[in-house]
Amino acid sequence: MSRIVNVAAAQLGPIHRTDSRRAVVARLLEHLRNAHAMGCQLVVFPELALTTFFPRWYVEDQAEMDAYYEAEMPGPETRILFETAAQLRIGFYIGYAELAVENGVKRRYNTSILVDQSGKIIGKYRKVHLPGHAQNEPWRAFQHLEKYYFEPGSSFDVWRGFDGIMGMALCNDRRWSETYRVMGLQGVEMIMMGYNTPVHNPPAPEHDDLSMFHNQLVMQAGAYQNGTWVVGVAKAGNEEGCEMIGGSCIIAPSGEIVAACSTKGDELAIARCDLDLCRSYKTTTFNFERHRRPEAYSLITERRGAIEPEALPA
Ligand code: CDV
Repeated sequence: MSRIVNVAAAQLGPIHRTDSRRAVVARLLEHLRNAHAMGCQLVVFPELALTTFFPRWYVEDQAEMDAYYEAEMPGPETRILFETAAQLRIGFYIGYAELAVENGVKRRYNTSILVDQSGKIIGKYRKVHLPGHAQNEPWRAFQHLEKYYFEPGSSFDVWRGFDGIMGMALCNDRRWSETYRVMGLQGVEMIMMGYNTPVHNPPAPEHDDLSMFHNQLVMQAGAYQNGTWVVGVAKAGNEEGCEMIGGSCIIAPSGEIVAACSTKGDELAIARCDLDLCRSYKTTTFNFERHRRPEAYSLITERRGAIEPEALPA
């Protein structure tokens, strides 16, 4: 019997600094209800889906900063999402800023969770590849202070749910082949990935025209090379003066995009995802047990940055 999951990539248009959690959650609920009406069992929301992408500003005031984080999940404003999910029997993935207290110390993470169809959290992921910078750089048109606001997570795990093996990652993680492969080595069948990607990349403006191409390139390659579904979901449009790419899409294990959003606003892209499709890639071209050569890959975990060979004498 096939294992089918009807999935909605629930793209969000901009969220502004002044938008209340209640107003944002109302938009998420609208997505949940519409996805349910269209027969979905799983809805995937973007990275930092409850707030504006606040790492574009340097904030020093602790109280102002804390307002962007969730100290509990579900919390008073988000509980309705879990209750509605349980009522509708629809699961969801959502990204948010997490404020944790570990051994009495405040820790901050860029986090996503996976909630099953009974409204229960079955997995939590903390972003590993934090892009940007840690210092205030006020001369930039907008900053990317993820290294200031968050600590990195430390693993790529997978969870059993939705009749399959589910994985999570966040935004910049999608550009790194290790993200997919570590989950591929755990048999992942669907990777959910929320993102906030500005069109303009201040450190390399020459890449701006290629931002959508790169977005698709990395997710399509990751899906194919690991025989897995990938669901990439954007926060899109002009958010506080920063133009964000959209392009939320659902990618099959073949690497083909099977559904995509076409606007820069709140929009659903829906696909009927057959998890059994993964098998034909995982048991042939990408049969890891048969074809991989880990003994040739040791540099991947031993070395972080590239070291070029010594120049040959003239
Ligand atoms: N939120 C992100 O991780 N954004 C990065 C930007 C900074 C390039 C991304 O990889 O899309």
